[in-house]
Amino acid sequence: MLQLVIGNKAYSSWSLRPWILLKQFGIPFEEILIPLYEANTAEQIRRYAPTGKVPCLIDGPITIWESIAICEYLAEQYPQYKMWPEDRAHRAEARALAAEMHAGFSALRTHHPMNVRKVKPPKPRHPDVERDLARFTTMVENLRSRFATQGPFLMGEFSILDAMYVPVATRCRTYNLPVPEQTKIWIDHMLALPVMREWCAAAEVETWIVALNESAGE
Ligand SMILES: N[C@@H](CCC(=O)N[C@@H](CS)C(=O)NCC(=O)O)C(=O)O
Repeated sequence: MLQLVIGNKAYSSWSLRPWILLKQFGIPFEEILIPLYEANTAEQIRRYAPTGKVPCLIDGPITIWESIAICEYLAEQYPQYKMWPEDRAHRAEARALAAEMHAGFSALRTHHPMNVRKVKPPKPRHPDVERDLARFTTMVENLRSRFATQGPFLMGEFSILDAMYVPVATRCRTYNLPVPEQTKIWIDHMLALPVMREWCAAAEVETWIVALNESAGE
């Protein structure tokens, strides 16, 4: 059976991406959770991933690290699930947008780390965060206006693109970030998915506290 090594569900946004992809398509896997930012975290993760970072997917003799590479591997292994849009041009666009997330949005990720257990009052935002947020909402509004009739996800059907951006949905809720209407509808839809509720419920009962994630945005 596949094994997915992840970090704390409260905080590990990169772990959430392949986790929700596997769950949403009902692919069975064993979850190995390693608490982040503890004295032996890196050593424990290195038993699986050469980078010492999560997520990491183990498929028998094959080890895959980096969230986007894991998603691509799963798309290739399970072609029946259509993890990318079927249309070639849409698939290229989805890959570009997913890559943009994987490589970018650093201000949003740094200033507003994921913390699915908290909702904080709105606060003035760093100009770089404003830029990231504007890019995100422009993308969502554009996609939803084009794919509205094809389903409630970014490109209609659930795809790797939704998995890559779902941690931004949780950040919008946690930090009360202002978003336009269609973006809000997509966020609410993502956060209401049974698999997201499952992730957040598990995060609620975790006992590990990471001070930086707790105090961010306050
Ligand atoms: N680019 C990597 C990022 C992975 C990453 O930074 N993971 C964090 C947790 S969300 C981690 O393992 N941090 C532990 C550390 O840096 O020691 C990916 O896409 O998988």
